[in-house]
Amino acid sequence: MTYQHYINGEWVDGDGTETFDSRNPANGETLGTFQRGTTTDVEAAIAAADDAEDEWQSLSRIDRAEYLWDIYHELKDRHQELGEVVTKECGKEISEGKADVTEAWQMVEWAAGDARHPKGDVVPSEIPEKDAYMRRQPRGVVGCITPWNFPVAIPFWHMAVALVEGNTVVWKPAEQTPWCGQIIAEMFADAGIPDGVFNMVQGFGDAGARIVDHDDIDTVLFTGSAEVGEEVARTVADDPGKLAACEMGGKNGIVVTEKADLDIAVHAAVMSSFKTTGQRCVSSERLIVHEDLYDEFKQRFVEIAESVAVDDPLDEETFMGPAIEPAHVEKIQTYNDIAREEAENVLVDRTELGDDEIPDGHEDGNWVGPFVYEVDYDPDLRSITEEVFGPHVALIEYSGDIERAVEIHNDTPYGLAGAVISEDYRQINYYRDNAEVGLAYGNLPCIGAEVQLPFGGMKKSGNGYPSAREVIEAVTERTAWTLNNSKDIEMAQGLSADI
Ligand code: UN1
Repeated sequence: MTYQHYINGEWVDGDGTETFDSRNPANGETLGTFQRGTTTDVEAAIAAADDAEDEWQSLSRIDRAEYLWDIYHELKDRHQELGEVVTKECGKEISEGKADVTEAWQMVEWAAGDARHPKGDVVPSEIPEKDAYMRRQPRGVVGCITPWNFPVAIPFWHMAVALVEGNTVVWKPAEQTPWCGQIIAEMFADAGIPDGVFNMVQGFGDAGARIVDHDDIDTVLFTGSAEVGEEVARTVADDPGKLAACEMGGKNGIVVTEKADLDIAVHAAVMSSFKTTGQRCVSSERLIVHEDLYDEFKQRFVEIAESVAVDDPLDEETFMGPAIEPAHVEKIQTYNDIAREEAENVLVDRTELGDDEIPDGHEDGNWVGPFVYEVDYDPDLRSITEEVFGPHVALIEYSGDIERAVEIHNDTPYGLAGAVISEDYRQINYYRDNAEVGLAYGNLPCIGAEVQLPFGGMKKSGNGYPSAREVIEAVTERTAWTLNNSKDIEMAQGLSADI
């Protein structure tokens, strides 16, 4: 059987004949065969979303949110089962697969719960008998392009608030995780969301590109690679009426100062570098450690990196699962090779796992283990400036004060996430005020954001926030509404209306 697209309230065959498979990254098993959407399928979905706008916007925010509450319960009731689906399709260890589903329902809860909150501002007017307001209106049709690494949570980051606010959506799931896409579309269908309000087209970059450049798309929400995100932002910039919020990668750093609690430092660094096999846009690939505790930190970090279990992700004991696909393993290996050239020392090299490390029956998985190296700091090194998106991490020793550490921390083209580990409030405050990242943590890993905070980056990490609470800015228009309650016309800035 071949899975279809969901357009205008129906499961439909697409225009094309090509199909693609979803594969389990841990063993190569085929999980399902999906129709590959064409630009014509995307156009049909956009037309349906455009037609559905008026009826959807005639409902109150609270009634729109009711559909999402159904999905919230479904996500919770099926937590274990859906966590396993995530793990099978994107290879994340099961605790992370389940956390992906948890994050999805938290986002839905945030958006649907927010439906009863006022969504504008009452603003004071300069003139006593005038009322002034900022009102929010939906932008229209929102196009959503989501990545494979959070295949359940990130679609809800994009869509939950957009729908409650009264937009209709056209969504393309990542081509690596179409099964998660299928299940989410089934949830919307089962919730009885009105025809055309939610549409899903499975497919690749050509389908995504049509979402981005189509005239009837009002906002594009994109989470994914820096290369594609830049292309999205460039295309949308050609159309002044359109808006894009993009969140891309990072080359995230953790600063460990001479005042750090070493247990917290090691724990935070291990979690940030190796959880989800380093395949988070917020994973850390640079550990910037003060010379006073460098040797001890290094010894403890290396010991763990040597021994963490890279194993079957469905096994609760597994620390790290496989990489998403063979091409991604090759990319990680290429960067490991670059680092071998550039590093002072390679400290851990589990690039190729031994036969005894690969779990039985998983020989066709995309296995790659931790790679840890130390460099003499040089901002021109590719290994410490380009994003790898894998368990590849550099140790950088610094001497001097927090100012120097933060200078190194900020010295990349990206600005997504980072952390400082220190017991000294002056150092922490300095980091907080000067770190050029959208997500900054103190005495914590730089992964694990909460949905009620903004999630997005500076510099090449993105423009806007296609996620969590801040998505409202991208999916609503703001109008300034001013009402005169007197019989005279009095204007702002002391202007006279005398003719
Ligand atoms: C990502 O890094 O691709 O902050 C998303 C976290 C998760 C989301 C990560 N809540 O780690």
